[in-house]
Amino acid sequence: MLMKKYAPMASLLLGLAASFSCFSAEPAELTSARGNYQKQIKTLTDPVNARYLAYLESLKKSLGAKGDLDGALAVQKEIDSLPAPATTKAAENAGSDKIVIWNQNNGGKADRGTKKVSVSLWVGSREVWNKKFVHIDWDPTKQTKVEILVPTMTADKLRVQVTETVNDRGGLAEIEFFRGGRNVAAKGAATVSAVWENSPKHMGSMLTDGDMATWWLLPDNQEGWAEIMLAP
Ligand SMILES: [Ca+2]
Repeated sequence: MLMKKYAPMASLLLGLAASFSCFSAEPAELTSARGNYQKQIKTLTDPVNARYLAYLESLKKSLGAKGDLDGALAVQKEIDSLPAPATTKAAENAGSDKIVIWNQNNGGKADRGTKKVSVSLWVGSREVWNKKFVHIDWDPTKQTKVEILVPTMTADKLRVQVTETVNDRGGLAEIEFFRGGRNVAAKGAATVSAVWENSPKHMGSMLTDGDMATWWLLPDNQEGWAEIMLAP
């Protein structure tokens, strides 16, 4: 009898628990709004912090040059106490999507590489976002990369156009696209404009194989592009 009496209440509670569990994950709107909010703060505060840091660095230098080591040390202490705005984990993880492009120097031969790229995102045949002529560091001895922040949006293809090269011989090691912290370009099908001497070692697939020590090469004296399909 007792069970019968409380059965409706129990099933109501069970029902409520079930419906709550559907919403236990954070709403996407909240994640996205927070991401935007943190990005805006970062955009505003980064230049202020950077100017202050630059001033402190020059002050430290001039004090050091005058032989005022205590003064220079005090300034260094101030520098160390500053937050690191460019690398704040929270801001990085706050739903900001990013493209990471890894350069190559032809395995240390240092005769090939990329200086500038234009990137764009596509939904089918429609371009939905782009950023043109982004500088990418190149170093004859080290692996370098560029990170490009991207607003959160739907896209199924990433296109990277190589617009300036080292010695007119371009190429890239890896292209990544981080969406919510996950690389959705990993193992993505890559189509490229051309491959240096059609070498199997330097095909477009080298761009998404997850290995920074394999690279795509463009034919000499040629600009070109790579298109990477993104996982949903
Ligand atoms: Ca690679």
